[in-house]
Amino acid sequence: MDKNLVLSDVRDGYRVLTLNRPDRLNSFTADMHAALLAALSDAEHDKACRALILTGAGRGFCAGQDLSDGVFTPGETPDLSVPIAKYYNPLVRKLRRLPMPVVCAVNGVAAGAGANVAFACDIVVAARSARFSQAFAKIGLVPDSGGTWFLPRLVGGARARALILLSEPVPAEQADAWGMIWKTVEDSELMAEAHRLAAYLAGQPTDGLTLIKQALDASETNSLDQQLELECTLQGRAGLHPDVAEGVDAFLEKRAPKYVGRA
Ligand code: T3D
Repeated sequence: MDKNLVLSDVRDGYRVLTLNRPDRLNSFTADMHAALLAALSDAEHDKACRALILTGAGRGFCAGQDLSDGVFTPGETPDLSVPIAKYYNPLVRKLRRLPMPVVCAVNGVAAGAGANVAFACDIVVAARSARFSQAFAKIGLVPDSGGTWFLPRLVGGARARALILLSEPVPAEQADAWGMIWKTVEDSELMAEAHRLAAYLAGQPTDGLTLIKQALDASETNSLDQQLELECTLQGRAGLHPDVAEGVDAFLEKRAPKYVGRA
């Protein structure tokens, strides 16, 4: 496995993972999938890691599948369910189930699976020059990596349908205005903003944030009654964590809390 395909920079409390195939706009190859999954697993098993930043090297974030990586060979009809089941679905599931928040710093174009991997992250910040493109339909493909699930929930059915059917690129500011992402910042400020968010999150009660992620994911399919029950269960678990006692003590003592994070 070529670890250089995804750079991992360990900071105080968080890590920065950088997709690193800039000459191909960080599009996915099988090797890059392996490197990314390994980097995510590494972070997951490090209790000191309490937040992640995912970004791309060079001028693009990620252009989806590398169309020259051998999946598409002239004269052959590939079974694309194989790479989706082997690489993309495990990646999206992994991102959604990580025990720490993931900040996606979209530094440039995010196309195809690249856009949907960004939407799988918890907080998406984009550089003003970035754009998001469901580049599937125009080459005869169906959005994957959760695109047909994320987009209607983020922007509503009407916009999701048009964006997908037209493969229309959405500039970062438009994505921001439509609620597709958390915010847009100037290109020169993107990484500073991502670091600020990650450092803040890394100082928070991480195990509590994990439970919040679970509650929000479950709310996508639960009824209100089911969600109330789940909140009751998760709050019961949250209250047993030493970070809650610390948070309350710190509030009453008018001092900054010092959280354990991942017990
Ligand atoms: O196969 C499976 O496993 C199924 C799974 C599919 C998941 C998917 O993601 S399907 C969608 C695949 N992605 C695309 O269709 C996007 C293709 N790329 C583009 O449409 C454009 O490159 C962009 C809109 C993303 C950016 O355009 P632009 O003008 O800023 O850059 P460019 O000049 O097109 O690209 C720069 C270089 O990166 C260029 O190479 P060159 O000419 O400098 O040697 C270009 O060929 C290369 N590149 C960009 N995207 C890909 C790519 N090479 C391979 N695969 C790519 N996806």
